[in-house]
Amino acid sequence: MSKCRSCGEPAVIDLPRHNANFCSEHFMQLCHRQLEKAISDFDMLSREDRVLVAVSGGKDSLALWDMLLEAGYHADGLYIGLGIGEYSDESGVITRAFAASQGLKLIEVDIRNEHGFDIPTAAGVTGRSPCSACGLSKRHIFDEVAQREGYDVLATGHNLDDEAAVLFGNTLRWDIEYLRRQAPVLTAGNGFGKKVKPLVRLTEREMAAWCVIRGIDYVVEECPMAVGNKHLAYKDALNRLDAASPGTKASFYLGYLERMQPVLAEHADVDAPSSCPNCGAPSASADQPCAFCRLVDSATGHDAIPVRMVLNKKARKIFDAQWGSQDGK
Ligand code: Q46
Ligand code: ZN
Ligand code: ZN
Repeated sequence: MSKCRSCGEPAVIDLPRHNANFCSEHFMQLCHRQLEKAISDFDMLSREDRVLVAVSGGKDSLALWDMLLEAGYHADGLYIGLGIGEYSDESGVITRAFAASQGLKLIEVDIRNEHGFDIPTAAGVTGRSPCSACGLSKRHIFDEVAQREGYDVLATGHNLDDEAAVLFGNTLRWDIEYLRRQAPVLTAGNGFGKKVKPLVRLTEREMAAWCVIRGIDYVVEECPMAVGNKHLAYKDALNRLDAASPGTKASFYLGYLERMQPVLAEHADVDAPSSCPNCGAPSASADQPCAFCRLVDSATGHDAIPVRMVLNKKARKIFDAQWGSQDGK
């Protein structure tokens, strides 16, 4: 059996990119070191801040919430019910159970109750991809709730795999604007609150291991609406590169943060956005409602469209195998 690099006791995880194995105690210490390095390198949080963690019920956001609390930060949770069939139902149950087990404050927003639509219906009615409708809604609600409730900063559970996959896609397209904005910290200003991604130095596998070691129950299934999307294909490609040459994924992303992002940030667009005439959120034009208000306007007042109906053929097969033909169509 392999041994922990730090203490020689039996190891519970091997980390090829560190070329070492660790016992649970030393693995957790390593995670905390990586978390603190990200937080201090990018001036993400202080222990006086009131932090709102966007929790989805998945391993990353629950591990982030748990780690921040363990590290002595003041962190409450925000859960958004997206109305993605049984996947959302299960995510809600798991998130509430985690919060209740530790006596934590959890703010909930049910998009259907508060805004009159759910993500599959918004995608079906508007023709937007589910993830684009979902991302737009989440960004708007995160900002709105964090500012309304007086939080200093909103933290999301994006990990190194997520950020490397996004970077890979942006690079393949040479999308300079997105490359410029892909920072682990977005400072407050122009009507937006501060947003941070403290897990950018930790991988998906490490976060799953964190949850197992800490006994945290999380939603294991991927969101059914993500099945077959490019983001997962990019993750897969990077994982294959990383298996052939451990550390490639981390050096691709962390090298961008150290050497490329600062250069691009110097040329940042400084144009302040206008305010949405409807909700007051930042908007591209003062005469037009913001993108979220436009989405609400077109997505409400329709009969709910079941998740399965807005998936492509490949995704539908996977959905049926995982959740059954629950919508009966
Ligand atoms: S929840 Fe929403 Fe994700 Fe599902 S619809 Fe796409 S963006 S995949 S993080
Ligand atoms: Zn050890
Ligand atoms: Zn608006």
